[in-house]
Amino acid sequence: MKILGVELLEVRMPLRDPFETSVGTCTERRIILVRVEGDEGGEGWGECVAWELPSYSSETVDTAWAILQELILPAVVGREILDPREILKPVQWIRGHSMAKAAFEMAAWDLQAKEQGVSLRELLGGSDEPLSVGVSVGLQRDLDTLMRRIEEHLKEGYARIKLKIKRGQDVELLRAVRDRFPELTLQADANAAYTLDDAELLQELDDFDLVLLEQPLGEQELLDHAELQAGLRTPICLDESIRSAADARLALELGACRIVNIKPGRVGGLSESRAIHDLCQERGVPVWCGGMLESGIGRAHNLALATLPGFTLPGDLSESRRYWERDVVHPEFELMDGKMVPPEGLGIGVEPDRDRIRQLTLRRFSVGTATPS
Ligand code: OSB
Ligand code: MG
Repeated sequence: MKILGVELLEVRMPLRDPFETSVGTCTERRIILVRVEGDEGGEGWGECVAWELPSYSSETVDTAWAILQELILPAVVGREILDPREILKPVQWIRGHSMAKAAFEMAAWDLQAKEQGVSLRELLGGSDEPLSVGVSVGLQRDLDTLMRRIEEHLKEGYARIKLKIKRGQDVELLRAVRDRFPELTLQADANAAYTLDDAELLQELDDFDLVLLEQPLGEQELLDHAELQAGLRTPICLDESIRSAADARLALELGACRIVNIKPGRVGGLSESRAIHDLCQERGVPVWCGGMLESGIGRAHNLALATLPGFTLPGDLSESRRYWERDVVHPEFELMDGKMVPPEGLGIGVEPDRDRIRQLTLRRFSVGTATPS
């Protein structure tokens, strides 16, 4: 497969409801879409998960745009790629910037699958079983609103609920939810809001039978996570701390977590995601697929990845309408009998909605493309 051209499109997508976490509130996403053209007339699509501000990780939409435009595109256009695992070879010298790299890498995987006449799920080696999925619920104005939201999501068919927590909205909030929903499959995500000084408070969460506690401490604090985990029954799951398979190996060796959240956009793409999956599977460590409030393009990639056998916990793979008034793909993602069905079409298996994308586009840049989208 040869990459003849690449186009970057930045789209602006207002969320249906603001999404609040311990690091801030998001009301709309600025999303970089990457479209690659191959030498057999096909195209592949990817999405960059970087946010406008460096509050989840150090990358932003603008750093990712610059790295893609100035360094990645010039290095990959005109290159022959024989194996999807080699996609990032020409840009391996770039330190960090995993989100920028992943956006291109995932587009190239989509193209590769289409050129081989298979779905991305098949190319990755996943199963075609429908998946149980979960929904991530942001911090709400008050407890009543939160309870109503949870009820709605359960009616919609989600298999588990993840609640965002932060200092001051943690123990009592989870206690109230657990009292109200004794059978609920429940987990909590702190987005690094705490320090080891909060260990006693975090131990109180052991009473609520959580599936896991996601990223309680800082991104860099693997040793502190290990110390916290040693005194906690609830399994710790790392998100922000795991930026590569090497990070995952270190975290597991240290006992810093017992579960791993894999987001291909965060770890540099699908190849690295599969490496983390394989490592965790060898060690009997469950993994699940996280989300970054992606459009349907990123969602399709995440869903394909989540069909691998080690993804034994429900992912943050919600329906398009949980996020958007209208998504940028056809068909939109929907639960079928409470499950997400991996698309069977070629590549990511959903069609980018070009009219919708055009309406939402703020800026574009391309190198070597024949057909502007
Ligand atoms: O920490 O998992 C997270 C969204 C944006 C940034 C970080 C996170 C999240 C979510 C939402 O929890 C997951 C989703 O539904 O996409
Ligand atoms: Mg998280």
